[in-house]
Amino acid sequence: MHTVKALLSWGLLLQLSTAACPFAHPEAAVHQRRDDKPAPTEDEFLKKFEVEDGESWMTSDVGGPMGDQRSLRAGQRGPTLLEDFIFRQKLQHFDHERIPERVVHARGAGAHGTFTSYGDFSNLTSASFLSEEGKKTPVFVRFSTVAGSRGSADTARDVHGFATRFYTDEGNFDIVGNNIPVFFIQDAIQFPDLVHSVKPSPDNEMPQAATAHDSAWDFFSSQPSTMHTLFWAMAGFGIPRSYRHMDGFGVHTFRFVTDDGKTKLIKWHWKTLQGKASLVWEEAQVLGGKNADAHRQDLFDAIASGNAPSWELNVQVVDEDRALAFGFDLLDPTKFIPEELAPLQPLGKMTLDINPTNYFAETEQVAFQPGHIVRGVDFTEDPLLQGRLYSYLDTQLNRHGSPNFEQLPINMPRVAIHNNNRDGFGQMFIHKNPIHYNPNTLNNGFPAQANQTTGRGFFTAPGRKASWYLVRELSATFDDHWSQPRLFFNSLTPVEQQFLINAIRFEASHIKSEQVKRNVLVQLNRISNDVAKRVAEALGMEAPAPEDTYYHNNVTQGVSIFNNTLPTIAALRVGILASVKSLDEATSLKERLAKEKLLVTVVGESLAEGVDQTYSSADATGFDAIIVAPGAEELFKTENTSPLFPTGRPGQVLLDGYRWGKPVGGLGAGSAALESTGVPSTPGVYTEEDAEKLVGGFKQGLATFKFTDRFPLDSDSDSYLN
Ligand code: HDE
Repeated sequence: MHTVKALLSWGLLLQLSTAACPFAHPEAAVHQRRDDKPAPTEDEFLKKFEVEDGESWMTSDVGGPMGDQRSLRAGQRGPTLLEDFIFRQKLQHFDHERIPERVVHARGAGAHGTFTSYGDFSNLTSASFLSEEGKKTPVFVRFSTVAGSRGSADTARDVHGFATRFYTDEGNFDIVGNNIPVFFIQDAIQFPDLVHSVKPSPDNEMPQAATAHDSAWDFFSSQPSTMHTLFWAMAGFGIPRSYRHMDGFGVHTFRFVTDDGKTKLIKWHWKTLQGKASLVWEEAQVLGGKNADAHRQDLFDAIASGNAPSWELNVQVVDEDRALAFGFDLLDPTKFIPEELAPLQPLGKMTLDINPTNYFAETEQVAFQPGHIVRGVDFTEDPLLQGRLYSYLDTQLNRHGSPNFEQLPINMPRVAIHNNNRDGFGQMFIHKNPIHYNPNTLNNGFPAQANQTTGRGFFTAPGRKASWYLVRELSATFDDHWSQPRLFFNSLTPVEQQFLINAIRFEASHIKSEQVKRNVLVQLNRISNDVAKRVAEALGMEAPAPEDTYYHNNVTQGVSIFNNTLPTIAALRVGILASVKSLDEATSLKERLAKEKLLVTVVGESLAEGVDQTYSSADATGFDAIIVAPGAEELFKTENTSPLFPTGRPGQVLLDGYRWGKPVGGLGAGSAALESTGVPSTPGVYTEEDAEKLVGGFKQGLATFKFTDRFPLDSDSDSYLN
């Protein structure tokens, strides 16, 4: 600290231009270190780069006013002239609008927010963003799916990315994580193979954003390290209700380092404060077609409606010498630490409350890297993490064409940059220091070298060492691929187990190769003979005999999704099925539900005043709960058809909502619709004369979220095929 202040007072640091040009490095970010003014909020920082077009003349890229709707020709019917720089500039810029989409995680959505530290954690880490209670750090988060391309549907069954950038006052720190705590492979060198097998086939580019095909399951079943992550992805974690309703994990073991060099092993865990919630598979499939943007829409709408989502940052902390103490290797990214073995320690809370202004500038150009770490955090020798440290930098160079991608506004740290890296495509800074090398005497050695004790420099944990024979091998402590998927399976509720099995049945039923199907059963059988049998029966195959090397009955807490009640129902969606002939009660019900922070849609035959959506476009995927308003019951009678919507649509919305486990119900005369549609009176079905009572029921129903007793289980009959 002392040194930094001295540097500032000597005025020897690089001065960067802060003139009105939008690309100037914003004043707020220059010359600030942790003892100076607090870091500017994300909003203020990016505002300096925003371009307003109000009350302006159109100009060329170099500023001259112009019009751009007529090209310059030799005569009104003649050819366009090469000298038309306006035409050339416009077309050329258009031709270059795209950058390569991310090779994985291409589809995503982002938001800005703030992380607030719960306290001073300097006993664990010297990371400055965790150094005092209430300390605020701007963040940007990008959520994503993995396999699909940029235009794919949000609800594809997949692992989901959860990447967080902290713009700390000691530089940018990224947790580039997923919503599942484990990964498919253990060595980064296999990543291209994994991704090739999952991505669409190279001959016909099918299927998009799906693993239900031979090559994916060929790889999974030939590479058993994939089994654990596969189990999580086949359970509800693969089809979350929304980004707001999923946890995030750093996956690898990292290190915390204190100022005096003491280290601990840690795992990052973001816990959603909205509660975990998932879709069911058929619902996710239909939703993918009805609204490919469902997840980005949910995030955007929640923030825009003032219901900013939050997550709590937790760590599991383990002593360095206990890396092998739990019966698996903490360097193995296919393993998670059950919470009973290392409890979650809360560090702070993140709230996402600002939607991006420009998708491309922010969400598309943000360049996360697991290698973006700050003082107080260090890597481990996890071979997957080690490979990622290369891949992310390389991929950003491919996407942005120059190492100066770190100077893009969304990537720019909120602290001054002083080093001898120079020039390159798109250099934004005007470096004034001609002594751009080190060591030097001509600039008194500046910029000076910071380290662990001087200048609060970043440092590698002093206890780390590496020295052994060179091998292309993984440690034998990485060998057990089956015990943890079994632990995960054991810890799910019966209906979640059923969903998982149904998911594997769905996926495996798309496999054409008998050999691959047999290989899948062999791997499943190592985890559980029950799972293998249930999948085999649906595939019309024989299950292998039990192979109980890895069988056990252990369970862990915290992995079930459906076993929880949501702590908040804010920004969940309720559909009121109404009729334009009597909208009064629907309108007052909407007002009442909106007081519960719910996003309410009144559905009617036409967009009459008071109707938000017509039956022609409404369907159950758009709502977390469905209520039939009085007066709408007539629309549910099969004889009542209308050219305004597909025959049977009102009943279909209600029945699908019921079948997909949602709370449904009727107010007053509207309740008759449930009977005529065949919705039985079971938990989560509410019929009331009184609106207040109905709202009370629905509030509970929404917190329950899915009424799982509506889904049949294999165990309900000796053989579910009977
Ligand atoms: Fe990534 N991954 N990954 N990954 N990953 C990328 O980087 C890679 C892995 C994750 O919203 C790419 O900027 C390798 C684990 C997220 O912008 C690329 C390996 C985890 C995102 C890349 C992994 C992740 C990415 C593509 C195995 C969870 C999206 C575009 C060694 C801990 C970030 C890009 C965003 C993106 C490589 C495995 C999470 C190619 C080589 C494990 C959330 O660099």
